[in-house]
Amino acid sequence: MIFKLPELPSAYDALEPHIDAETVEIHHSKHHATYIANLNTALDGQAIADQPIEYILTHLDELPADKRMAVKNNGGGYLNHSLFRQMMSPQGGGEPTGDLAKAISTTFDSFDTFKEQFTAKALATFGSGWTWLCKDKEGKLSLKRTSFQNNPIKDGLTPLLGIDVREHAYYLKHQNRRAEYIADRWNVVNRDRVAEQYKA
Ligand code: MN3
Repeated sequence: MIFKLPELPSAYDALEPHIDAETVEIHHSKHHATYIANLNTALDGQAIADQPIEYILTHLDELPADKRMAVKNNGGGYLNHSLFRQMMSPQGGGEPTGDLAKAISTTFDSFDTFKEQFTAKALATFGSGWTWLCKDKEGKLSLKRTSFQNNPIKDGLTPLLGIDVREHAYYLKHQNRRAEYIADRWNVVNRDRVAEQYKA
C-alpha cells in the first residue's frame, strides 16, 4: 500500500480565528505530507506495507531493525496528523452530551476539571509530543502524554482526542504562547467525532 495524504475535511481557513489558515496549510501540505513520503520510502518493498497503519505501528518487530525507527516516527506522524484534523471542526467546541459526558463526569468529576487536567498535561510537555484523551478496552477514560509521534495505540488504548504541542502546530499565530494555542484549540474540538469514537 502507498499511504496518501488525506484531504482535509474543510478549507485551510475554516478554523479561523482560532487556528490560522497558514498554520493549517503548512501543517497539512508540508509536515503531514513529509511524514507520508518518508513512511512510504521506509516501507518500500516490505511485506508489512500492505497492512493498516495501526497494525504496522504495533508490529514494528516484523520490520528489519534498520527500518523500525523511520517507520515508527513517520508512521506515527502520518496517523497522528490524520486523526488530528478529524478531531477539529469549524462547528466544534463546547461540552459533550450523552454517554461521553457521563463518562467524563465519572472519571474527572466534571467537564471543567477534565479540561483543566488535559490542558495542564499539554502545557507541561517538554519539547514536542501529544496529549490525548483515551479509552481502554473496557471504555474507561484516561489522559496520556506521548513524546515525538508516538500514539496511545501502542499501549492498547483508543485515542479519542489529541493535541499536537509541537511548535509547528501553533508558532505562526501564537509564537511561544502555548497556553493561548491550547485555549483556542478547545474552540474547535470536534465533539461529535470524539463522542462517536467513544461509542465505537
Ligand atoms: Mn504536527
